[in-house]
Amino acid sequence: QAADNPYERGPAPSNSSIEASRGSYATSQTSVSSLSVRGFGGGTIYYPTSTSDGTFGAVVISPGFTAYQSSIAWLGPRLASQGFVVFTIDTNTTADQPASRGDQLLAALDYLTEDSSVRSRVDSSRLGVMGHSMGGGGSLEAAKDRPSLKAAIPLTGWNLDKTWPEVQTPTLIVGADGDTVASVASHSEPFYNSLPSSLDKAYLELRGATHFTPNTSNTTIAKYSISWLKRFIDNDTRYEQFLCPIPSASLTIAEYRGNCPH
Ligand code: 9J3
Ligand code: ZN
Repeated sequence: QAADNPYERGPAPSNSSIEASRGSYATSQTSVSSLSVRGFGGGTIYYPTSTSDGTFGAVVISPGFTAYQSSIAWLGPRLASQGFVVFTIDTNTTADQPASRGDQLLAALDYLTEDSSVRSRVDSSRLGVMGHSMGGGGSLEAAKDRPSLKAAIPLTGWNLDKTWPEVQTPTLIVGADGDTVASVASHSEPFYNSLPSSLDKAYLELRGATHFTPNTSNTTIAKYSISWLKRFIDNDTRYEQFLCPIPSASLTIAEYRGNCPH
C-alpha cells in the first residue's frame, strides 16, 4: 500500500482490471443466519481471504421488493475480490419498504463491524451501502440517516421520496433506460438532481437495460461500482481516472452525469 494513502488496497487498476469478473484477492464467504441477528434478515459475507493486507472497507447490499440475497449475490465475490468486505443481506420480510431497508442496511453494518466473525478484518470508519430497487431506495435512506457513510450506490433504485438534499455521502445513482418499474424519469433522475450540487455524485444510465439488469453479472455496473467504492471508501485516487472526465455515452451507457473532478 502506498505511503500517502493507508487505505489503498491491491495493484494499480486498469480498465481491464475493473472489468474483470474477479479482482486480485482470493475470497472466502460465511453465512449469517437470520436466527443469529436482529434488525435484518441475515445474509452472506464475502471477504478477501488473506489477512496480510490489513483491514478493508466494507459495503452492505440490500435486495429489492419480494427478492432475496440471491438476487444481488453476484456482487459479493465481484466486489470482495477487489478488496472489500461485502455483506449481501436478506431483509426481515421481502415486503419491507425502503425506509425499513435503510434501517436494515445500517443494522447489518453494525453487526458486521461489531459482532461478525470477520469484524477484525473490517475498518469500521470506511463503510458503504448499495441496493437494488427498494434496496437502492433504502441505500439513500441509510445515507441520509448516517452521514458518516463513505459511499452509496442505488441500483435501479425505487423510492416514493424523490428529494435527497440531506445526503452528505458520495452517491452513484445507477438507472436503466428501459426500466418500467422504477423509471429513471420518476426515480433515479430526480434522486440525482435532488442531491446537493456540492456533493460528489454521479448518474449512470445503463443502455439496453431493465429494472432487473442489476440482478445478474453486469460489467458496466461492476466497473463503476468498483471505481466509486475505491474512490470514496478507500480514498483511492488511482480510480479517479475511470470517473473523471465523465464517461462518454456508449453501447452500454445511455447517459452519464456527474461533477468532476471528485
Ligand atoms: O424493489 C423493487 O423492485 C421496487 C419496485 C416495485 O415493485 O415497487 C412497487 C411497489
Ligand atoms: Zn426527501
